Amino acid sequence: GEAFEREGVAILRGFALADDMALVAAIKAVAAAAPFRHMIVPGGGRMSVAMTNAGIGWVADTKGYRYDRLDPLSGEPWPDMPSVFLDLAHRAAAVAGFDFTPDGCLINRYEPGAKMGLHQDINEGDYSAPIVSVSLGLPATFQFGGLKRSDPVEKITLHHGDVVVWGGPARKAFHGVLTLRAGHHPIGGHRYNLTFRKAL
Ligand code: MD5
Ligand code: FE
Repeated sequence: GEAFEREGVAILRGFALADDMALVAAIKAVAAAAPFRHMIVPGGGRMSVAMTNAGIGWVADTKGYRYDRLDPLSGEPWPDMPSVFLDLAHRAAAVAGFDFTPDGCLINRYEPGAKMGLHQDINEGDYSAPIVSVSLGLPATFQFGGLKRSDPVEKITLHHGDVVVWGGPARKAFHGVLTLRAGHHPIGGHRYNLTFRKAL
């Protein structure tokens, strides 16, 4: 892959390949109980990325962003974190030197045309914990910036099976995902990204 070196970032190319089918099956099991939905953000816009959660869930609505044990669509707890999720996140973080037990996983589904604008992940309780992200399906162009929105961004392509551990100074960096281009992939014509967090 391309060279990319930034303090706090560990890119583990292909780390999830051995578990890809089990991960996709677990995503489908979670989504059977808590369907993917397009959340509405405080400004009133509808996110182009469809989302669901396992464990503690990330929720957006017209009032703001928060973490919640309950799925607002059902009023029931989000599905438990599948063991294949927890095990993969723990092993990936260990490679980067973290003893990480996430309490939540936000599952993003990008269909062609979906994107995620530059933002920081700053709704979590503990920034000493990393975020672990797992990419499945179609490739995406990821933008990685600095601690200020105006800092320059670097583009990196994330492929099926890639896992990234975002810790240390990278934990609060601005980042985003460019508009997903249509394509074919054995798991389907979309991209999933699992983001494992210590939310509370
Ligand atoms: C994605 N998702 O590809 C990304 C992967 C999100 C989100 O950004 O908030 O759902 S997580 C990437 C990430 C997390 C924390 C810090 C940094 C990147 N970073 O420092 O660049 O759907
Ligand atoms: Fe993010």
